[in-house]
Amino acid sequence: MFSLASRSLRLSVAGCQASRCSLATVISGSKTSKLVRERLKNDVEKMRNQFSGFRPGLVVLQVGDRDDSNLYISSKLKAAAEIGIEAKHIRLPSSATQEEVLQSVMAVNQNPAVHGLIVQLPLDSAHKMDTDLITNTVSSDKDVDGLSCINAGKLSRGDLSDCFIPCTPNGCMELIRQTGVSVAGKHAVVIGRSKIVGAPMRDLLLWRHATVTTCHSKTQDLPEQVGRADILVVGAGRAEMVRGEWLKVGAVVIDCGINHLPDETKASGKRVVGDVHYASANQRAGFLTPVPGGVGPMTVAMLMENTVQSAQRFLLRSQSLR
Ligand code: NAP
Ligand code: L37
Repeated sequence: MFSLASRSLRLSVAGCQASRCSLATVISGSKTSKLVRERLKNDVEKMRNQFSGFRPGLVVLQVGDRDDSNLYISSKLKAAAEIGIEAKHIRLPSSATQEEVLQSVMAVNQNPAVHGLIVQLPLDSAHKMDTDLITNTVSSDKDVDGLSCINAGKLSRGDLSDCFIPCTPNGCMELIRQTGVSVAGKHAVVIGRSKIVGAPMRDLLLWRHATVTTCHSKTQDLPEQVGRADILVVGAGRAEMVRGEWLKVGAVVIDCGINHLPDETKASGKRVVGDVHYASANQRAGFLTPVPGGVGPMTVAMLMENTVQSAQRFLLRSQSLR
């Protein structure tokens, strides 16, 4: 008797209701990104057959030599090669001046064989750099990171059809779609308001008709806000900050965070964790993305998608000029 009562107490504390006492359904970004990459490979092959050897072109411009950027760029180059995208990595030294970075961007803007250009952030520079000036110098029709004011402005107004959507939030939307949970009318909470994650995520959820709350470092009572979310997207850069106990039972939880914690059991001496405390969230969420293997691989896949889309738009423009 006692043990049954204590079990039911423990379960109710963990947030389980009579109808649902299982763990969250894991939404795999690794699997979903593989499907996207296979679809894109087919699309590129069709383009190549139809337009005599044509390939989409992508440039990844890096300033300096950050270990994390090196890792992400190598994933992007590998994905591009598999799909048939002609990708080039331009690495400028951290001693490069802002003028040199801008010159590089403008040279790529002029190159008709390149359909997508990203400047991998954050810049690892010895000089003070105006990052917004650099991302705004990328031609808006090659801005496959969607970070220029033109693309960000279109997204914020809901003109989604002819803009480039930033890769990480676009990947999050794809993962939400995978759950089968409809966004319209739901209460969505986004933690973070950066140009690359939080702000475009808020815009996407809003224009898919969610009611959106955006939280940031000055938000009061974050657990209370999180508890109202049917859909929660976290991009705060704070290891395991969101606790499972904060969540609404059954919520869709998308974790963008990539953080490193010391771990002596690993050869590298560290392990990767998200911004959500996975074990406790797993007890309460309906759907949950893992880290690694969640949003990260989707970011790479969405960059490929934007590059292929840009190349398709380029071909359409060239045909209409004929
Ligand atoms: P960021 O530019 O540092 O922005 C972090 C945001 O979180 C800011 O808006 C900040 O608020 C807010 N924030 C920080 N601490 C908070 C707290 N205690 N409570 C509530 N809000 C808080 O970072 P980011 O570039 O957006 O990246 C966010 C995370 O996503 C990082 O872990 C990053 O590594 C990861 N990321 C992952 C991918 C991927 O592909 N998986 C891609 C990009 C980034 P303020 O605006 O008030 O400062
Ligand atoms: N498009 N993406 C674009 N532009 C930028 O300027 N910074 C930035 C950006 N971010 C980015 O590339 N992020 C990113 C993060 C994680 C991965 C890929 C890209 C990724 O593949 N992560 C793996 C492995 C994580 C790890 O071991 O550190 C994952 O499974 O999450």
